[in-house]
Amino acid sequence: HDDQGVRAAADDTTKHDEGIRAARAKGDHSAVSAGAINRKIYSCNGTTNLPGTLIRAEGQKPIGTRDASQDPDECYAGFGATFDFYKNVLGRNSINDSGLPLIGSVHYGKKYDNAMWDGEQMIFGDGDGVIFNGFTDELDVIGHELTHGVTQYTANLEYEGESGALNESISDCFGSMIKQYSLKQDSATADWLIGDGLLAKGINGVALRSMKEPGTAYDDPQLGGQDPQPSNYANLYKGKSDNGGVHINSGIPNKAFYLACIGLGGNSWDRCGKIWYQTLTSGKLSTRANFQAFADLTASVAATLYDADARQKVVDAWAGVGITV
Ligand code: ASN
Ligand code: ZN
Repeated sequence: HDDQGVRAAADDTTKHDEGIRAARAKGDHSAVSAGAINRKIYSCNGTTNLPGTLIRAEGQKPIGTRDASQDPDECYAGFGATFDFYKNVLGRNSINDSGLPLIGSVHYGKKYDNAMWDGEQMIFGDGDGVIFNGFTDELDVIGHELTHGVTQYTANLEYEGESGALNESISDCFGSMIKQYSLKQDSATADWLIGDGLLAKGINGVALRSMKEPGTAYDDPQLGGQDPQPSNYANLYKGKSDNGGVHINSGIPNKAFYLACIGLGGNSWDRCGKIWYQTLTSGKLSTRANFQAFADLTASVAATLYDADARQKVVDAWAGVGITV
């Protein structure tokens, strides 16, 4: 079903998104004072002109009924929760670690079925209401997209094949952690779903992806059939769609992260999140790193940051998805 339904639509969207990236003029998103958050929320008002009209700047009160939806305020809040996580848990000052302003444009296009980081800012579609609801109320989705920015400024993993699936997985890992941190849920309590609440009523599924049980998030013809994510390296998708399966094969490192979080115990962000973050920002990953290289590095980082027991928990997690460190 790779060429059907949402998968084909997603490929079209990716081409469209690349067009946006290429066409987009460089904005004046210069850094502000160290450590302070600086959000700017725009509305495209149903057009594709970026960034659109500024509707809420940092420190301004909620716009409430001035917009027909809660989207701008949800975007503002989601950016805040994401910034706080990176600052308080990981000591990172925004996406580039130098206070990069967080720019978001809501109401992008008409019934646009995606949310994305375009290299400089976040873009939110309204969803078509048939397959997807709007994206601004999903903190894991906002965390996912902003983390694409963090990856861009650090390991800069190429968005293709295994390095692309690692790029996707890192966005899911941090997106999920940001949600868990804001809900104060430990690893055993968290649902480990990405985009629960995103699927419109009438779609047979619980979320876009499950990190705990990849391949089980949905089964619906409108989404191209069953969730195609593998949970073991033996079942790696080797086709060409989706940039060589970046949103498909991410299930493998996603599950490894989940298993490592459970093995290490407590909150995902206490130890496992710091191991994955140190791996991402170490400067030791190639932009074309494969799963093996990433796994090897997480194990050695676990030993350095913690101890041999932590390392073993990480090694066991990778073994659980068919990767031997
Ligand atoms: N929502 C998609 C993602 O973050 C958009 C994209 O960039 N392909 O993976
Ligand atoms: Zn992504």
